[in-house]
Amino acid sequence: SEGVVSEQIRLNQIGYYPIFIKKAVVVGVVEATEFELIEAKSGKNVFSADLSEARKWELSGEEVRIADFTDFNEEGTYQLAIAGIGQSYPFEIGKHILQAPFLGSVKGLYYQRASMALDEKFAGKWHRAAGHPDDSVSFHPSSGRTDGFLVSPKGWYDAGDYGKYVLNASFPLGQFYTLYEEYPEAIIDGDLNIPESGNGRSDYLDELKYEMDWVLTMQDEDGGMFHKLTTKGFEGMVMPDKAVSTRYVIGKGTGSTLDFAAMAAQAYRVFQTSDQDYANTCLVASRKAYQWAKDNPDVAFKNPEDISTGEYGDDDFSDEFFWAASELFVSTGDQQYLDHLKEEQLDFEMKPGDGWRRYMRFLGMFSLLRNPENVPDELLQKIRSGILASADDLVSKALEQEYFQPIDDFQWGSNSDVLNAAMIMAHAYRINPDKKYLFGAQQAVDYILGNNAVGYSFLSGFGDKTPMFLHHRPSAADGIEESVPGLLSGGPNSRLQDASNGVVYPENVAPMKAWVDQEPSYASNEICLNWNAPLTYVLGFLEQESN
Ligand code: G3I
Ligand code: 9MR
Repeated sequence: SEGVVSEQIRLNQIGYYPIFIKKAVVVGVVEATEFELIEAKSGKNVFSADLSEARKWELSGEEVRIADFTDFNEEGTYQLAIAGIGQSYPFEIGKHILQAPFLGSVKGLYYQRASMALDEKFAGKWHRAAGHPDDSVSFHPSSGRTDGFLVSPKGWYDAGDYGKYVLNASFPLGQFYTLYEEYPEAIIDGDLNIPESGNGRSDYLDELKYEMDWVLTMQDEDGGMFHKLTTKGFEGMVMPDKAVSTRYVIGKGTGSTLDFAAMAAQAYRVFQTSDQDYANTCLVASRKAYQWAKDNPDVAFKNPEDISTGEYGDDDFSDEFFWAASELFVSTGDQQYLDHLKEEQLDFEMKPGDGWRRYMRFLGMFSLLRNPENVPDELLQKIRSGILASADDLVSKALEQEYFQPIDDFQWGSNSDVLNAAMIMAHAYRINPDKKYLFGAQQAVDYILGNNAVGYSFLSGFGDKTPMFLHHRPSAADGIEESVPGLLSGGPNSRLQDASNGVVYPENVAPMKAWVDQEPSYASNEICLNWNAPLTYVLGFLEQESN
């Protein structure tokens, strides 16, 4: 209805399933003690209740009140209204309301495709020319190869840059495969409107295969994985077909090789019914990679002197070993992999910043839980109780914070930390269907879709107020006002590593507010594959489990 939209009211801008916890956050000065829920069309009051007492918080630096309308569960489109300050953006209460952002978060990957044009039929106004054929890529000396070229087309661009990184292709693919293994019907053929739609196989698998095809090309003859395929430095903010600097196959190391081994063993299971040959290719590649890592257990990648693109450097491979051995054990039943799992790798504490460095051990645990048949009971019990305890901690931490977010340290890609925590809650729910885990994951999604200290829905194109100036080269260069849709902004980052890149942050900005919708802000407003991946997982999980 007419009336001013108030930025003081924060909530999930998409909406809530009828069964969900429904809590909006009201910030700043409010005279009223009550709120009401009104029907968006008619303005008719359907519910009212008291606001909670005001409370001041440190992470956001805000004074907040909670408007709790959990008890209201009639389907419709509503706004929250508060006398003296205005109304919220309209949102829905209804079943399947997360389906659109869920599909959108996967369609976002299609927009990241290298080596092919995006046709208007599939890409709408974001159609564009092909870039980066990558069909004869030179080897950088750090790859260990001195002559010849690598044929390495396809794949998704990693982020706002046009690099392709094996480590950060494998980790998100593992998260995407996890959803498929748990909910294979979540996306079916035709759901995504991509070029492969109508071929009889799930659009989800078709989209994931576009990335998988590329990663497979990055395996050296001896089984080791090259680390990345990028230019020497980051290029300007131009469209793919204008970003034509020479690209190289760079480095080779244990981290990339183990992450690949793990997710390729998953791929073997995932592609088995639709393409047996492809599945077998993945398993052979996985075993070879794992063997290389066993023989070369300590090769940490560091950017060579002449290279300044993303490093994805890590020098502790115990999480990667755990993930790879778990997946290979599940796929093959081969005892040697089980013997490689080590007690000390069972660390259940999720710390912000774990991400692509450390989170993968959870993916291994999730796979063992899903495929318990040959797993020794003692190990299973440890994993079950560890995941439950970890989820309990995250849920109670979230309940104690202003936006019900499960983290209290905001680093580069903090939105992925929120969602990786939700992925643990989701798996706790699969072990023990206590609603507190489901609602914990839901409130993490509320945070991502608008119930947060900056009042944005962080998923481009989904919500009333979404990022318009992502650090994303196509979005910056395509001349179209709206960002490419379906891409998740990194989120608040209290370290402000991009402050010298022309980014303007508010003075003395609170950790949870350290996010700006500005194009140069790669430390807060870039997008990245491993941030979209847990969002896809959690949205898919909620959509499957909440109806
Ligand atoms: O974990 C430590 C924390 O303990 C410490 O307090 C803090 C102090 O600044 O640093 C934390 O580490 C940070 C880490 O992100 C957290 O995950 C590093 O400083 C920070 O430099 C690091 O940023 C990484 C960034 O690349 C720069 O290397 C991001 O994790 C990573 O996601 C990002 O990835 C880039 C690729 O390199 C290139 N493509 C885009 C992609 C997304 O921005
Ligand atoms: O665009 C780059 C982004 O993908 C990286 O995450 C980020 C940090 O490594 O760097 C961005 O590139 C910037 C570079 O580091 C410094 N000069 C400006 C570049 C574009 O903003």
